[in-house]
Amino acid sequence: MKRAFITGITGQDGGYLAELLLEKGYEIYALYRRNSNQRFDRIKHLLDKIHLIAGDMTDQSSLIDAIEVSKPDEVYNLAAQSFVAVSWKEPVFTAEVNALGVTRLLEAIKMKKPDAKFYQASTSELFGLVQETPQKETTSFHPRSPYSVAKLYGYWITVNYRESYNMFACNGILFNHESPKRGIEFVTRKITKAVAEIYRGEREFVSLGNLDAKRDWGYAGDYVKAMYLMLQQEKPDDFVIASGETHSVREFVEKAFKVVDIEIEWKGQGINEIGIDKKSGKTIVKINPQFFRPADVELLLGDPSKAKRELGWEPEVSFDQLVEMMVKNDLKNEGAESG
Ligand code: NAP
Ligand code: F7E
Repeated sequence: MKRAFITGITGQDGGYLAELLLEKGYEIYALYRRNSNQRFDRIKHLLDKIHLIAGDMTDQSSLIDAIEVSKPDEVYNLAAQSFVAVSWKEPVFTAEVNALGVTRLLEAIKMKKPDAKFYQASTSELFGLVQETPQKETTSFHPRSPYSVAKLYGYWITVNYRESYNMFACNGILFNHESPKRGIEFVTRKITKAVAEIYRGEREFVSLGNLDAKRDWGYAGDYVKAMYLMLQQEKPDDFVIASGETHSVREFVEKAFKVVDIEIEWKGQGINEIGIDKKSGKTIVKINPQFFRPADVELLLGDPSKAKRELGWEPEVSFDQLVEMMVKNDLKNEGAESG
């Protein structure tokens, strides 16, 4: 039986990946942070099927112990301070986890299980101020936030351990992927949760920031399959994982309200723009400058052709299906924080 060690098990991707690897017969060990108010909402259905190990990406000895105990064939490093907006408020912590944390984990593997295959959760945020469109594995990076600067270090240290120590280490450069289990601070889930609450009459409007930012959004359940496939190849390599389509936040808002049959009309401009429910005339979207970032990523569009060619990976859930899945889940999820 193959053994996998997953960091970031309590996050969105952690649960989907654990489900996939369990289906494939893996024994799963996973790192979790001990908290005074422990929350395992996303993985409560998996708790009796996986081995949890307490530890932290900022603590070297906990990672060494975790690798020694789990003796993994494959390591998936999903742990991160993953909210870009917060990375300006906590830049040093973000770097500790997203940059140095990767080195700590690679060191632990080098010491205790050097033949383990390693997956690093890299990100389309590395492309930031994009140098070409669509973005592919050879596109130059230009990170635009403390989050992505830290992830750039994580990307290169992964390449470096591959080249220095011949480790089987891969970067998945994943574009945005969402699901009913997405954290409620990310724009997609913030919108779908608000749509459900507005529809039920529990709130009047949702406040957003940059409506014109464009993202290449896919479904998390599809994207974890690519992580697994990368570690099944003969040679370690880096892959862009994306849908190959881009949509603005504005389009996401319109599509999400459409699921509950609300059509939006936009009025005004800039921070004075509002979205109005065409039928009732009520304001349901407002702009709040608080949600603008010091520097934003305006356009992301990935080219997943290498993943298709070499991994045989393709996304199955379309943008429309994703929006509908998330809104419908929030409609039945009264008062819940995560799916
Ligand atoms: P997420 O929902 O925010 O989950 C992050 C996970 O990291 C949580 O389990 C969190 O634990 C854990 N974590 C944070 N700091 C830690 C620390 N110091 N020590 C140990 N664990 C820590 O993120 P996600 O959406 O699943 O994303 C998974 C990974 O892919 C992240 O590395 C993210 O940066 C990257 N990524 C995500 C996307 C995307 O669109 N989702 C795209 C590209 C790359 P707690 O529950 O204790 O906070
Ligand atoms: O923002 C704009 C915001 O926070 C998307 C992480 O998983 O994907 C994610 O990072 C866009 C940005 O995700 C609001 O300015 C407008 O342009 O949902 P987000 P993100 O920053 O793209 C990448 C690939 C990762 O690696 C990250 O870990 O939406 N936006 N209004 C807003 N964003 C938020 N959060 N809230 C708003 O009100």
